[in-house]
Amino acid sequence: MSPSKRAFDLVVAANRLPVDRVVSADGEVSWRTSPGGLVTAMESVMRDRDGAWVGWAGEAGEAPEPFEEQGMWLRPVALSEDEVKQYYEGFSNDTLWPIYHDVIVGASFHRQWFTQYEKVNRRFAEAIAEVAAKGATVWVHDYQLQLVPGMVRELRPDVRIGWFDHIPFPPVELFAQLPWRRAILEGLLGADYLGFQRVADAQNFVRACRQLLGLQTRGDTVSVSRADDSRRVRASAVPISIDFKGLEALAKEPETRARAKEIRESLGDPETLLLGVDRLDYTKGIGHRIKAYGELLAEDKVAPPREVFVQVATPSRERVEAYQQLRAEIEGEVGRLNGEFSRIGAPAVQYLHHSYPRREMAALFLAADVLLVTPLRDGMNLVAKEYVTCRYDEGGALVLSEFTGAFHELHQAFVVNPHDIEGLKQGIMRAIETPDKEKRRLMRAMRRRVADHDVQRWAARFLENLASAPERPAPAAPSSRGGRS
Ligand code: GDG
Repeated sequence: MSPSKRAFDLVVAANRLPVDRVVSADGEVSWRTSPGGLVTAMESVMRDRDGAWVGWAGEAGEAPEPFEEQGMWLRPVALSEDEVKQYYEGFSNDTLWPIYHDVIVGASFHRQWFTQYEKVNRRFAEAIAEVAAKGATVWVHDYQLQLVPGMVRELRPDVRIGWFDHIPFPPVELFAQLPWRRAILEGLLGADYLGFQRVADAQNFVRACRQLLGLQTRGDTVSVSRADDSRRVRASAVPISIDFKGLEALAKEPETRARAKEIRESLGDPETLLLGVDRLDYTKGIGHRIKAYGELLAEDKVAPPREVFVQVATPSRERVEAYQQLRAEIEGEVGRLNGEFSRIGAPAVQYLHHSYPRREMAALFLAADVLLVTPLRDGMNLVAKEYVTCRYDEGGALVLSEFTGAFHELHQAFVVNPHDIEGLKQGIMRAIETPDKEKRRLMRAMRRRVADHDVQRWAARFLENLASAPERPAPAAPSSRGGRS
């Protein structure tokens, strides 16, 4: 069988392929698995199945030919420079992202962006239809591909389609602003099963179907009834997680532990090392965190070198204007605090606008006495789960915003409302001052939760829900539905 004719029982589609293109010094091109949680999760479900992954390879222009890598068949989707600007940076990151995150910054609406979004979603759907075996399971990921379920259903009524939303699904009052709201809901309703991070996200979706499309809903299911398509679609919460065993093992390695010790020493062995790790994104509440910390410095409740605050801000979406503005604001504020409160050899805030290898992240988590996770809105926040996973020593304390998905699972965190700067300051101080014995108890409970609900369990639960989604009538033509029951 020629490579282009291969067909797979499991097809995953996400905006990005799970690999990055690496060009060596002598110009040789190879692919390296990208380290994200999604890749780890999918590896475990694809390992024993015949799986393909459809996604963009990360560079504008022609797509590479499909290829096999680490037991997965990768089917690249091409994006032109214009499509990257309009489908990805524009509609996905400057229209949908703000609307789905409480409009923390304003959303931009451009009809041309949506046209490109539709065009690219169709290209993904066609690629999926091309590689899916008869009756295959198709798992579509995230807000960039919301029209794909409906488009795949049109092309391939025989396959079973699931979609997972990594970010929040907004309340209907905000979602309703989107001029393309109907197309998006109808696109999603092409799926058999829709998974969300929180119960509230699933409920927001169901409510939007009722109020904006006038569809009948009952509990977590929406009834789609059209002349040619009559089905029930289930929408429920399956919170994502991380590879607990793999990350814990990395944290335990002598090299990681030695690096954690070295990090503390190079910071002057502070009594308390506070850490923030985020993509530099306005949803993450980095500004609120820095404001609160600045006030604690001004009130002399914290002072370097006794307390040191390290903020890792990973570069993100640097061509989108809101992100350029955010970077300027954060860096201005960090500069102001350091000017006022640093001493020679003892900066008040260590700000790092870099991306680090996984081991370095694990070492930072292991070194930090307090992790500050203060988003204004966040689908889940994997950093919080990674922190507790790395703390095999049961040390450390987690300050956690109630506007994250993680808040609904990690009940033993020091919970804060990041908009309430006084409350945030108190939360930080409680995390510093609570006796170690009590903090160990809290950490132990959080670790148990993540160990029991790891990413492998998440993927298995999603696929079970998809497999047991309500049956649908066989399509009239061209043949009856094959596939899984
Ligand atoms: C979206 C949703 C949801 C960060 N800097 C470095 C690095 N990271 C890793 C972290 C973590 C991941 O990136 C970030 O995940 P988050 O969950 O915190 O946030 P988003 O990127 O916004 O992800 C979010 C997630 O999807 C999954 O569904 O939780 O709510 O917004 O794994 O460790 N990793 C390395 N170097 C870095 O510098 N190696």
